[in-house]
Parts: sequence; C-alpha cells; structure tokens
Amino acid sequence: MSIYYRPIVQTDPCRPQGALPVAGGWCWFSHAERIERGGARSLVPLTCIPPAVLHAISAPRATIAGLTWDAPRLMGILNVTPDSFSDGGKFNAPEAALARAAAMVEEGADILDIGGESTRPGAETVPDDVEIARTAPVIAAIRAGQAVPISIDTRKSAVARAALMAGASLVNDVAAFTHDPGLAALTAGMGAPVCLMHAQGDPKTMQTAPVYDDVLLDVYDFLADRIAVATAAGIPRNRIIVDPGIGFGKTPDHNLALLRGISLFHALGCPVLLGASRKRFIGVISGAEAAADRAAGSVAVALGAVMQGVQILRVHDIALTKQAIRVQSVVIGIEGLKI
Ligand code: HH2
Repeated sequence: MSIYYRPIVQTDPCRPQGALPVAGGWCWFSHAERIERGGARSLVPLTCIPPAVLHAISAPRATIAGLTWDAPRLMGILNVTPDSFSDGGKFNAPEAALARAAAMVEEGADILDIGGESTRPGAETVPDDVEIARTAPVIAAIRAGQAVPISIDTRKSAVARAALMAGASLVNDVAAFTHDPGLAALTAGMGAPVCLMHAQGDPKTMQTAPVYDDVLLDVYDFLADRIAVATAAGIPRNRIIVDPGIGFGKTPDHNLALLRGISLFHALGCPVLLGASRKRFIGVISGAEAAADRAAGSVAVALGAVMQGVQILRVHDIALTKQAIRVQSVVIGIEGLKI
C-alpha cells in the first residue's frame, strides 16, 4: 500500500516549537495529512512522519540557475509563437519579443520562459527547425543584453540544444522527457537544470477525456518516476524542478484537486513550479471568457500557491503578481519574505 504525506502548510508568525520549515522557505508545518491510496486519510504530527519524508519536505533546496528559494520567484511567459492561447502572435517578431523580455525584467521577472511551440489543447507539433528558428535567435538577443536566467520551453532535444547554446539556463519540458527521451541525456550532458511537468497525453488530444484514479496521487507518482528517469540519465536531483501541469490533460476539477493538494509535491524534495496563469479553468470559475481578462483570477491562484510554499509561479502578469505577493506577505506578516 502506498502512503503519502501532505504537509499542512502554515505561514502564521505564531509558530509552535518543533515546527519545521517547508523547503527551508517562508512556510512551516507541524502536521501532515497521511494519505493511503484508496484508503484512509488522517492528520498526523511530525513524530508520525518517516524521517526521510520529513527531510525531503523541509530541507532547503539548492540554488538552480542562480535562483535561491527563500522567496517565491516569478517566471515570465514569452511565447514566440503565432498561436499560443494567451500571447500568441503578439511577440513572435524579434523586436517585439525583445521589448517584452526587457519589460518583464523591468517589472521584476526572476526568469523568462521562452516557448516556440504552443502546447495549448488541440495544438499541432511544430517541426524542430521552425521551433529553433523562433526561439534560439531571441534567446541569444536577450542574453546579449540581460543576465536574467532563461528557460527554454520545449519537448525536443534539438530545440533545447540550440537554446542552451544560445544562452538559455534551464530546460522546461512539459512532457518530462516522455516526448523525446533523448532530451534527458542532452540536458545531463550540457549540465542544465530541468523542470519536469506532468501531462496526460499529447496537446492535440489531452483534453478529450482525461481520467485518473486519484489525480493528486497519480501526478505525484508520475513526477517521482520522472525524477528517477532524470537522475538515472545523469541530472542531479538538486537540479530538478517539478510541476503538476495545470490544464495538461485535466478537467477543471482535476486542476482544483491539484491546487488544493499542491503542498504534497514538496515531499519530492525539489522546488515546485505552478503554471496556472490565465488558463481556462480560471475562465470556467470566473466567467472571464477571454484569456486576457483572467489576470485577477490568476493572481488569486498565485497567492494561494505562495501560501502553500510553491517556489516558482509561471505568469503572464509580472507586476500585478509581484505587487499582490508583496502586499499579502507584509499584511499577514510572513517573516523575511523579500519579493
Ligand atoms: N503551461 C504552458 C506552457 N508551458 N510549462 C510549465 N512548466 N508549466 C506550465 O503550466 C506550462 C508550461 C501553456 O501555457 P502558455 O505557454 O501560456 O501557452 P501555449 O502553450 O499556448 O503557448
């Protein structure tokens, strides 16, 4: 029987003696939800949690691409595509992409995520050479003027190789090495960190009828398996970020279950990334039909994630998100949160 421990994450300055930090960061926990797959759920104190699990949840995470995890980090989305669901066609001209990158850095982005292939539901795969031509020159141009870490949002080794050579710092693979198994060796060989994201199925068909036994536990197991694949390929665990993949083969209810249970992923021992910005479930909840009208809902999701200790928020709206996190952290008195 598989057993999981989801830390009950707190931020209140009134913290009981013996409570542990979550990932060495701004949150703490003194209890966890003990979950038996297909069975009972109960609230347990730290003394009932295996030491290895306690360590995985509480140990500080290593610096990745120059980023430390003592405060939430904002990943600015820059899609150089004609068809991404929110910013498609806006930044695919090189000058527009560069201006957008500079604006996001100015607003306080900690990392820029450059993508040359839309992975929105129903999207078709883009040939390698097209994806490289969209991304590598833009990365090189940003790198020429900015020291900001850059991730390449791709599922393909040829695209990742060109991006890393152009100055990207990290590979962001929404298929977690299942689309192109060669990407694991390439990432390891180039000494790059990686974000491993969960997706069920391919973008073209993933929203047709996603099915899980238990979405939270299934996604957790998938990510644990993919971490094992990545480390076997030579990527050290302390260079891996994990992401539950909001909207990738998930109904709105699946997304909500993942958001409500997101602290479970701290038990994987890696920084957690959340990409919920402007996604469809926010429109379903709020009635905001157009992606551009979902900024307020996106900020609400981001604030909830920060309260759960999520380290990286992949967002379109840097300034809004930053202001909301800064004000919330001061108002509720989270000690030492410098954002
Ligand atoms: N979502 C998208 C793309 N890449 N990467 C990670 N790690 N997590 C995510 O949730 C994620 C991602 C999809 O959003 P977007 O890039 O805004 O749109 P599109 O796929 O249409 O280009």
